[in-house]
Amino acid sequence: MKSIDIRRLVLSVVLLAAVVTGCSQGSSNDSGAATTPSAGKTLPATEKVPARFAKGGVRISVICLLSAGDYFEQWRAGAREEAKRLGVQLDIACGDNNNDKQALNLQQAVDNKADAIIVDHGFPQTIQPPIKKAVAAGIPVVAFDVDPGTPQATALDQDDHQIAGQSLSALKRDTGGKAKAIYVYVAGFAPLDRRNETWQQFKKDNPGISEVAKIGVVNSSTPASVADQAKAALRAHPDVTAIFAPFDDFAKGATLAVNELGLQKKVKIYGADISTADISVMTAANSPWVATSTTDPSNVGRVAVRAAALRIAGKQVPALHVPPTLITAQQLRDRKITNVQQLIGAFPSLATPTIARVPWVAGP
Ligand code: SR1
Repeated sequence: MKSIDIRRLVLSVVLLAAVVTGCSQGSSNDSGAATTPSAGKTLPATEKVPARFAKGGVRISVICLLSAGDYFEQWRAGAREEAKRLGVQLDIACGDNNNDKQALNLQQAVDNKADAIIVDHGFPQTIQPPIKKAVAAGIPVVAFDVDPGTPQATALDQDDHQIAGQSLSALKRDTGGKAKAIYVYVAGFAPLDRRNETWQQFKKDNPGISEVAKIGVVNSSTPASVADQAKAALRAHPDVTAIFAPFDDFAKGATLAVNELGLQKKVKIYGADISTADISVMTAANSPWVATSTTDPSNVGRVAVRAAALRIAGKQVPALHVPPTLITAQQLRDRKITNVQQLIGAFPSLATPTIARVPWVAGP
């Protein structure tokens, strides 16, 4: 081998060794930014680890109102995964649908000097006073699906007007703009109130579609309770052909009712949200639940944790909106989708890694 080739070979080996060492040790790179092992489409970190995170022991509290339900379990699973990825401790306290308990949990997180607090749902009257205390104590707050009552908290939602709009566009398409509908709604929950705004406008814009009954309850067994109400409403209004149920626990309850009454051919359900269990309900033979507008709930939990981490690092985080995607039962069947993992693969819009990206951690 000529001497010039030997020099090239030595240089290549040295460069390769440098790259491998930099990646595998997760150490600082040239720019001082943290790196973690990269695989596939992993993007490198682009900023130095902020002092608070370099010190370690960062604690983020999640204060949720609702404990039960597929949506909330997936959301919290995503939040936990993201916390692990960012190397922070996540303390989750749920209120079992009890406003006072949620407010107390929030007050406790303030007293315990959490580095940031994520408030997940809640009612303004009970939750805004402790949110104000958190802000006064200098604790960054991320408010998911709840009006925090202060611009100092970062608001996060799923673009609920779009959720309702997408689901209703399917209803309109399937019914040709002519239907008697049952509407499932509970006032006071911010996302449901926003979806309700879209429904009210939709009815004005589409006079052929009318609401003949309004039902709805949120409790520890929402689907079963909604099923009972839906059965009564369907019996009272035999001319109903559509149910607008923009929350998966509502849609599941409506599905139970339609199935029990044997109305699958006549009555179709337009919902919101998704889970693996929802996918099996939607794809079951003759399922009346034909469309849902949804985000990936676990992705929304991840976004919430990233937003909290950015706030701890002292970054400005404006209001965040995770966009939904319309999914029909037919698409699920055609693509043989049986779980949320496969759904995310088939609908890349459900992943939103650029929303509240944390620049000091390598990631997707
Ligand atoms: C009772 S509120 C339920 C909604 O909260 C989240 O926004 C989910 O999308 C769910 O539909």
